[in-house]
Amino acid sequence: MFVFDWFWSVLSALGLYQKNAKIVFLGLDDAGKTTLLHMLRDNHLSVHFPTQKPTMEELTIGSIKFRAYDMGGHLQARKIWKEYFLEVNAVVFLVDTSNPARFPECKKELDSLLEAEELRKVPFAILGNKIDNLNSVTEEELRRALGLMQTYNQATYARPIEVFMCSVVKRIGYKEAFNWLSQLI
Ligand SMILES: Nc1nc2c(ncn2[C@@H]2O[C@H](COP(=O)(O)OP(=O)(O)OP(=O)(O)O)[C@@H](O)[C@H]2O)c(=O)[nH]1
Ligand SMILES: [Mg+2]
Repeated sequence: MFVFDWFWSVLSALGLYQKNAKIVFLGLDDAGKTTLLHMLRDNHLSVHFPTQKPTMEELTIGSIKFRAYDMGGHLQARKIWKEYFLEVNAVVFLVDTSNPARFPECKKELDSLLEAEELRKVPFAILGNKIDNLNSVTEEELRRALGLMQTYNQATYARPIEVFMCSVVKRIGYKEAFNWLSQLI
């Protein structure tokens, strides 16, 4: 195992073994997409205006080079999400767990993504963000609100989908999501 890990890390350091992946960051406005992207890129917290136009950042996580597209989440911006679905390898869908009033709107958007033909086989990492907020819901409540109780049972889903509770601000929970995705890409 040691030799194996060493082998791949040497290859990836040399740039000989590197997978490329296109991922899109989706979710309602204010969910934390841009904050996450910048945390992954710079490892520090920054403040952002709501995203108007999609932006792309190249990130290397493990042996995978990600082209990460950060999309705006407000109603108008959601209309162009589908223009970015071509050849996408993974979806990272963020939800603000401290704003249950918006769960129905969130579920509606998620359901329509899950039904999109272009995303039929694409893995979804659902990030329940902002768990540092006192009023954030539990994983169980989030799963119930979004209709994601069954994700452990792969057989019922045509695609891998998993929920990760996280706080981008506190730097917890999202690394697990990228590790999980990396194994599927
Ligand atoms: N408490 C808390 N706040 C967070 C966390 N992550 C992001 N935020 C805050 O949530 C707000 C919205 O963050 P953005 O990253 O701009 O959200 P977005 O999803 O990019 O929003 P749009 O670009 O409008 O789609 C900001 O005030 C962030 O500081 C978190 O883990 N905890
Ligand atoms: Mg944004």
